[in-house]
Amino acid sequence: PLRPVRRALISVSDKTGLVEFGQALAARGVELVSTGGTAKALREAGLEVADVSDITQFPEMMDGRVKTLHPGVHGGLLFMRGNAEHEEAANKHNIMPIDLLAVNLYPFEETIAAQERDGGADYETAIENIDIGGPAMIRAAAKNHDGVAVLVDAADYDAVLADMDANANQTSFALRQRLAAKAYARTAAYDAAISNWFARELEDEAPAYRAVAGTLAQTLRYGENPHQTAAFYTTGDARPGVATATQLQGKELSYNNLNDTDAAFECVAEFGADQPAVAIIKHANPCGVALGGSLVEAYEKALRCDPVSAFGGVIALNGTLDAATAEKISGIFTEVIIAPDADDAARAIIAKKKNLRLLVTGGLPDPAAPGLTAKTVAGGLLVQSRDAGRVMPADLKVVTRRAPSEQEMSDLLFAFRVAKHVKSNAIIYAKDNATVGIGAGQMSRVDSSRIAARKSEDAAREAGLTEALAKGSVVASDAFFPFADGLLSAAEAGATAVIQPGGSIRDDEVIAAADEAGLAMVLTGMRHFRH
Ligand code: 93A
Repeated sequence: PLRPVRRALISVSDKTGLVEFGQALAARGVELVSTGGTAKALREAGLEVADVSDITQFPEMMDGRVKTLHPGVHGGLLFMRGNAEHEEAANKHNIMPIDLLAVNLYPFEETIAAQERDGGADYETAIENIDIGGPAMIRAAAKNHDGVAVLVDAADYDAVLADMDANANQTSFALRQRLAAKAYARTAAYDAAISNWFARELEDEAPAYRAVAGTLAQTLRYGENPHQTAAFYTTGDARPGVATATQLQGKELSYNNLNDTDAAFECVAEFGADQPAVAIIKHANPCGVALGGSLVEAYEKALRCDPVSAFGGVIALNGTLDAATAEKISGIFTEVIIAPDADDAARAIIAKKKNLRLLVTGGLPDPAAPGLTAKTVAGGLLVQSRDAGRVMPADLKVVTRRAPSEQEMSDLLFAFRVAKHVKSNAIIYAKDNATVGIGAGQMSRVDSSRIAARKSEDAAREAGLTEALAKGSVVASDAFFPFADGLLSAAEAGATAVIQPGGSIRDDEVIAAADEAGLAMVLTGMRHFRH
């Protein structure tokens, strides 16, 4: 049972909202304890405040470097409420419980930003603005969120007061938990800012010396290009994939290998292990994806889509690599194979190719699982939830006079799943659960359509066929057709059915064009941009 908030320690550099918060706490009978400047501001507003030095029986010293770093403070934050030994230790050493901690840190980020704006960085000022006591208290209170509420943001003052009012002056566990998560996010970001500042001071851009939200797993030989430095960080997410895989053989993975291998494995994970799937990736885009009765069949179908691009590619399988598939893959130059597992016979075959990297993951990731993706922009990070969207048969809306046949329907769904893994604008022709033409990464959708169609002609030529592979196929578009032209170019290439999100202001025009061309079309209502 948690005791009501009786004592709050407030130590803030940014005093926004401080007085109101102090008053609100005092009105609820909470005793206030503060460091020098904070205590002064509260007293000036007429509030009664105890000094931290009364608790510690130590003066603030060394220019304030040592104010709260004392067992009197940390004991009060850390002792487990209701734990007899902890309570006894607290009593014995005169340690008073602190039920609520409100801290915001020395403005390190603002200090260096101002300095970097105005030219020369004042090293000493930056160093003095590294807060030590604040993060220590925040981390202590957050660890002990079972008994302590920790606030690192003035924006949370009101929510905490409201929570206390709703809980007879206690705080709810749910809120304390969320505050703890936010607290560690704050201290992590704070230390990251310090580390990145040091790296800039050192003019060392090596990723291994810079803070990134993750654990440094490996310093890479170079980045996307040899003149770029690079490192691989892991986030602790245990989903089977490139970060958790075991490398059975082959050279060290490069930056591009890791990127492509991830793209490949995430793509095949779209298809359940009960339907063998293979994806071949080049430059983070699939150049062939297929389902088959067996992995070897799926591989051969995937390879047929673009055998020229597949040279030097990365291959992902959604099942155990077997001898037959390993034998086929060994036939052409491949950089990486990733699969949930590889049987002994397959391992022996791959072992003959010393440089070929073979990774096993122990399973497939859940394609619908939540998670985050991040991308950098100048001076920032764009973070979003990963595209866990999955279109199911029941989501599809037939909008044309003709409905897709059963075979078309199955290919349409397959093609749209693949589209999610192709850079936008993405156009995918598919037939018999295999891609037969992929147009990726174009600025104009109609160009992607044309490229995909042309690639299906190239593939036919490679296979010694006279008719383009796109003939009698279906086509998927990752986003809506803004005009009928992209759709008409797909019809011209030989597609008989279309899947696309819909939602263009010209949907009516596009649907009319589909009807005119005798196409069946379904709308998904979901877009899969990928950049
Ligand atoms: O110099 S510190 O790292 N040493 C400490 O022991 C300490 N305790 C709190 N900085 C410390 N603080 C920070 O002082 C707080 O994080 C807060 O930002 C600031 C509040 O100081 P004042 O109340 O004197 O304005």
